[in-house]
Amino acid sequence: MKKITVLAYATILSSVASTQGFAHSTFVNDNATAESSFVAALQVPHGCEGGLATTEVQVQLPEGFISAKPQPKAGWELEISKGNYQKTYSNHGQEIKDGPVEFRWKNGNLPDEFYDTFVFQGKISGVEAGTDLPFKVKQLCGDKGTVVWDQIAENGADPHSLANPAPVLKIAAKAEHGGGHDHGAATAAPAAHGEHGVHGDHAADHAAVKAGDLELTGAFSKAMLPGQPVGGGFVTIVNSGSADDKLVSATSGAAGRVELHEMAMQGDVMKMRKLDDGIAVPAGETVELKPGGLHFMFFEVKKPFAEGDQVPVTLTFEKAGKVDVTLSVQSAKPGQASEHKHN
Ligand SMILES: [Cu+2]
Repeated sequence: MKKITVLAYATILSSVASTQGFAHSTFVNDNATAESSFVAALQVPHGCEGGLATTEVQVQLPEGFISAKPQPKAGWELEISKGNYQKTYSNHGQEIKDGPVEFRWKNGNLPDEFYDTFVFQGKISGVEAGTDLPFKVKQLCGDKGTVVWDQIAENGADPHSLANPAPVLKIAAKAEHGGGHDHGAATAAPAAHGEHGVHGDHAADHAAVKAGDLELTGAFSKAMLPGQPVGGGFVTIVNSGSADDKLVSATSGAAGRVELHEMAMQGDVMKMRKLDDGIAVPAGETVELKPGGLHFMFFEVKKPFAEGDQVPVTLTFEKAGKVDVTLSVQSAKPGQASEHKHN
């Protein structure tokens, strides 16, 4: 029943698309300001030739778009490649010479009949007002097709003449504040997720939760930006029994969907993926879900987590069954988490 409905819908949409021709990949809002943070929402309007579904979206971050972070998407793995910037930037008196240079959302499925956005945040730094900042984008459709948005208009040329233009942000001059209080330099608070940075004392404000041989302590999450529908969650699980157990799923009334995720560095690439097989909690061992490693990922969060909030989560273990824990929401600690150094 449902399938039939979708197919019929798809047929109508693809005939519309073929009569209109192909829309380009662009940003929802391309009006950015020099020396400011910006949230960019890249639109992927169609799949590859022949109506193939998009399975991967790659975005190259141009010089001048620094300290960037991608927003995770349900159903997509995420990779962040780091590298050296050509220039050295300063942010809050700190020198920034390297950082993310490319994002890849992978192993997803966006049918040609549908449209989606891929969101990331970063700071525009050292880019002249009045210029366009192009982001080269590549869509992959399995191994059967690609769409590349990488053409950059030469000075004075009309970008509309390009067949596959790279999406651009139009950089405007920063407005001068008359009032003398300058908050333009502040980078937006980092997302609750994606931090491998400083997280000092998040000791349990909550008593340990016991379930059979398992003990759960120190459950926490981090405050989110307004309108940010995605965040991470963490807890420490001790298995003092003699049998292996496994965390198989998580749910929360505060989010439409909770996934079990792993984040790991491979060389200069940070990879995040969903763990379809759950998280093993072997006999006699302690498993720590923490920033930069294993975590819960909350999608479709109804109200952004704020510092001091209590987020209820129900975990399901293979042997211990359902266990309720409460995550204490901590401050996002702006300015601390984004400078993640690794050599
Ligand atoms: Cu995640």
